[in-house]
Amino acid sequence: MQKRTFLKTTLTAALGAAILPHLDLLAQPVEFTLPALPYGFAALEPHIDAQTMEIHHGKHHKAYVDKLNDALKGKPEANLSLEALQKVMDKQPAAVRNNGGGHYNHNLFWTLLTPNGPGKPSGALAAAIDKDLGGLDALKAAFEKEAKGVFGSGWAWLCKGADGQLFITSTPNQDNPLMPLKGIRQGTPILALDVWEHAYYLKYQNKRADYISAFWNVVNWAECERRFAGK
Ligand code: MN3
Repeated sequence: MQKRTFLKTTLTAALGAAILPHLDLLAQPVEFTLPALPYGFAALEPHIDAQTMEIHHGKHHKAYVDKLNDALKGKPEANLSLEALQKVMDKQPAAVRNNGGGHYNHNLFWTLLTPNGPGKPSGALAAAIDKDLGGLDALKAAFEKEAKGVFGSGWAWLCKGADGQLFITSTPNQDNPLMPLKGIRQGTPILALDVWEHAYYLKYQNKRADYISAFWNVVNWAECERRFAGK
């Protein structure tokens, strides 16, 4: 008999059915897991190569998940959702911030890429891009400038602020705009680009700008629109 089943059976027998609603107290936190990619490793070729995708997902992202689970072992934060965890990062040690950010950022990043590009934004998101950023070409120019300007490792972001306005920003390392940290402009991520060297070096080497240009061919604008609508 499994330990939990034994406890549940014993407790139920001893205390009666009245305790049943409280038995979830015995539940162990569910560990974070590496999500499957929503497309094949080679699906984003030639813009992002298969070997990069395989290593990025299977080694880098997996390491963030494993180290996050280790760092949260026995802590109440292990019960939080991945998004809720980002919002308490001001109170976490470096191992949780780095690996929790790494897991959230990559989870998000895979969904923001698609083999069905290049597309473009439509609907309410397209209207907001026109109103807040001066159109798609201006968005791309500002986003590319931000992505190229990250010194060392980090991420570029298109976000929706609390006021509903779009803005472009960047974060160092595995930080993200959900984290209530000094120096980070807070917002809901709509689009994200990983500019760590591990995201592009095999194909693009030192040419980060070429990787950033190629990125527009695989952006999943439908997912950006869904996020912008708050769904
Ligand atoms: Mn990465």
